[in-house]
Amino acid sequence: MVNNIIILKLGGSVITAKSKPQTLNVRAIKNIAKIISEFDKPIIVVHGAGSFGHYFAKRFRISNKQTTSTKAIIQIRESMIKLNSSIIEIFNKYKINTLSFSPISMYNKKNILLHWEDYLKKMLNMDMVPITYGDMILGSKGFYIISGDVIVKDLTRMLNPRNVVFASDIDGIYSDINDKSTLIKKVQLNKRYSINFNTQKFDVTGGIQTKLKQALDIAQLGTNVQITNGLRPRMLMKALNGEHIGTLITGD
Ligand code: IP8
Repeated sequence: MVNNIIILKLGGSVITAKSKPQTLNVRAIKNIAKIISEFDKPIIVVHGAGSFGHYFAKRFRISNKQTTSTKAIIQIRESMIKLNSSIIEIFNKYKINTLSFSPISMYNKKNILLHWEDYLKKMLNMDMVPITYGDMILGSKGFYIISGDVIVKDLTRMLNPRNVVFASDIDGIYSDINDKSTLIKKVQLNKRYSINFNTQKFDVTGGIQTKLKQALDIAQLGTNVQITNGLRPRMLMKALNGEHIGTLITGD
C-alpha cells in the first residue's frame, strides 16, 4: 500500500531552453534532481517536451490531429527519447532510482491500462521514481500527441495522489502575465477569473492555458494542484512538501 503519492509535472519551459531547438536547461535539471534525491515521499515525474518534441511537432505541423506521417512520428518520438535520456542521466548521477517509460506502453487509445496501477505502486514501494513524458502515442486513426499534463490527469484519476505539482518557468498563474503583482494565489472551481494568456513559441499543446484546464480537471477529482516555479528550487521544494506557494488550485 503506498500513501502520500506526489505527482510532479516538469514543464518543458523548466527542463529545456524553450526558444532554442533541442537545448537542455542542465542547471535546472540538476537543481531538480537534487530536490528529488532528498525527497522522502513516493514521487512520480512526468515531463514535457519543450524545445525538443514541440519544436518538431511544429515543424511537421502536428498539433491536436492524429497523423500517419511516419517521418513526423519517428522524429518527434526520437527527440523525446533524447530529452528523456538526458534527464535520466542527470537524475541517476544524483542517485535517484529512476524507472522511465514512454506513455506508449501505458495507454490503450485514451486510457491508461488498468494493470499499470499495480505496476506503478510496486515501483513506488521499491523506492523507485517512475518517469514518463509527453509523447506520440497510438490512436484509432494514427499517432497523436499526448501532453504530459493529460498524463498527469489520467495518473491522478488512477492513483489518487496526495498532491500534484506543476513546475513551470513562472511562479504561478497571473491575471496579467506582464504584471508580477497579479499572481493569483488560489483558484477555485466554479469561480470566474480574468486571465490574459501569452503564447509560447513552440508549444503545440497549448502552454499555461492547457495546464490550467488540466489542473482544474484534477482539482475536480479532489486532488489539490499547485502551479509553481521549477526554476526556483526552494519554491519547488516547498510545493512538493505541500506548502501553499505559487497558485493553488482546489476543488473546495
Ligand atoms: O509539453 C507534449 O507534451 P507537453 C509532447 O507536456 C510532445 O505538453 C511530443 C509535443
